Amino acid sequence: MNQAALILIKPDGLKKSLTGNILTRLSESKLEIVAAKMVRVSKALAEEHYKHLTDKPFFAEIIKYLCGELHDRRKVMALVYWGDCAIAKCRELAGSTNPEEAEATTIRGSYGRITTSGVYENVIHVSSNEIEAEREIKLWFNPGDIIVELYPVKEISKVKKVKVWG
Ligand code: IDP
Ligand code: MG
Repeated sequence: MNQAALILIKPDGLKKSLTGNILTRLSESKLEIVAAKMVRVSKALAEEHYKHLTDKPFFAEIIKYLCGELHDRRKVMALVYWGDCAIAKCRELAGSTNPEEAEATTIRGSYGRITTSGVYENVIHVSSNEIEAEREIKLWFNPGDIIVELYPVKEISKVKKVKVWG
């Protein structure tokens, strides 16, 4: 069954120059990348992304983490992987949420750590199910950013200023 999964290379992954290594690991899935971009992460975007975790004791720290405040860079790389069982395949390659418990051969097992303040710095985000994947992909991408039509779209007229090359 074809599915889409949102992947974020989190600020620690970028700071540690792991983009290439992570993409190489994910390519073992043989899935197709249908969208990719660098995103500057606002607090509002991070809070919306993790809204189901607001009552967790580590919520404030993971917002700072995703916003790049722990790594001096307010950006993540966002990608959409698409294909058969994309979520399960990507989550398997990512490994367990807790990087100390993740298998050593997984992305989080290889590159993650737990900080002294207790944040699981686990270098990537992977959607956890199809409902979350759809919510997250619609949050991080506009329809035009994705090369296939994953979800129904509608056309509306908008008058707005856009930047063009000067
Ligand atoms: P997931 O990223 O494996 O889906 P979630 O439960 O959605 O795990 O948690 C979101 C993120 O919050 C994790 O990737 C990790 O960075 C952080 N996190 C989750 N649980 C804990 C915890 O118990 N302590 C510290 N950080 C955590
Ligand atoms: Mg999750």
